[in-house]
Amino acid sequence: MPIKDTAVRELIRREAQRQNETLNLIASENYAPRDVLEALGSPFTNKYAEGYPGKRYYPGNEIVDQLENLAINRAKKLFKAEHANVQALSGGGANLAIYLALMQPGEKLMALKLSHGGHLSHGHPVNFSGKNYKIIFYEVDKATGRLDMDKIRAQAEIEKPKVIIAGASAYAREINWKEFSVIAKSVGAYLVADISHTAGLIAGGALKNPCPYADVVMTTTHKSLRGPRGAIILCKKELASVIDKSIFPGFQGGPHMASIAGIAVALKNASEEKFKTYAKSTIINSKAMAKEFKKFGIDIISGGTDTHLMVLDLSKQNISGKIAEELLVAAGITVSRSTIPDDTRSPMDPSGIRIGTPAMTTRGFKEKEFIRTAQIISAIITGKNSKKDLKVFREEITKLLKKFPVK
Ligand code: DSN
Repeated sequence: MPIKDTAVRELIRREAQRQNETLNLIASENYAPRDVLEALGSPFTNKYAEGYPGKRYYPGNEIVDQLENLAINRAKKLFKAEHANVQALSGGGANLAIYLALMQPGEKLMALKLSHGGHLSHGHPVNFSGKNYKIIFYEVDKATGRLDMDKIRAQAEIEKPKVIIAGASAYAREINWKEFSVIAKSVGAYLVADISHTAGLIAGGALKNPCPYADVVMTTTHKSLRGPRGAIILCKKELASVIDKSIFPGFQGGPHMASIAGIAVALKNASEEKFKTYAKSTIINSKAMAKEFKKFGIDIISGGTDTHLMVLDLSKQNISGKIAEELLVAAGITVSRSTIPDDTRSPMDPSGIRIGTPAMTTRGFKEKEFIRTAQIISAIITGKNSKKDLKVFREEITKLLKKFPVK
């Protein structure tokens, strides 16, 4: 049944059209399939279910309990985890709940610096994490753009943090979970893996799973995992109770049961054989783009990618990330501006852009389309573009996107 509110209905129509007519390379975005959207719009949204299956503070939760258990069991099976909590409303909140479970305020958290690819909720001074804990930042190596595990080990030995968090928002290389776990164990720290960006690639078997190594693993559900907005926390059995209590009643109230329904659907989709192909293709496509950018003399932080994303350093091209973002939008392409390690520019107008392949791989783009897209992006960021040039690229992209509609 169409929405009666014509104002909202029109905005939904326009947003769907915008998404369909945009070549989306924002590394953290994807297209949730119809069955996920339907679960999100289901009557589960009406139900209050504070508590956990079998232990709720409201009546009428017989069916909701089955739904939450289904999502929990699917998450445990997919990621081979000992325990799963599917109630976290978002990634930042999930990280807060994890810190509250594992640390006292003022204790030390060791995390990748935001400008080196980390995340706001990994200790940035403006965030709750940076305000409540003593933050020790590790960085990528200046010369290689990669994590240097020897340096991280040495830093951990000196600082002896309570928690080490590994995982990133703008780091293109595969993370060595095993090595992080050895370091964490040797200094008596908990290891938290934030796989929000790569969860779909891990679920599809294209990247290694941190669950055997990390004490706690957190992922959002709407990025490469292709589900609704939300988050899952996976952990070892011994931590199950503190993590659950930290989410509820420690931090949240009633869970969003319709989102949990969407998460359950997404986890089933991600366990299917065709999702393995998706995960593999997302990385193949990303590597193909990186190779093409290099042909145009564009620098990539760390020199390439092992994952779904890459950060282009535009310093040599003498164009800022924000200007690049705007020029690309004019051609019908969305990317996100990004800091580069030790950026001298501000985060609002940094020196790089981050490019990711999960969304367009969902729409069916293959290497051929990604290579052509990389050529167009390169032409735009290395050349002097008139409005007319951008219009020509826009027309080409519009034509291309018609063959790959959002389903
Ligand atoms: N904002 C997300 C990203 O783009 O990586 C992370 O929260």
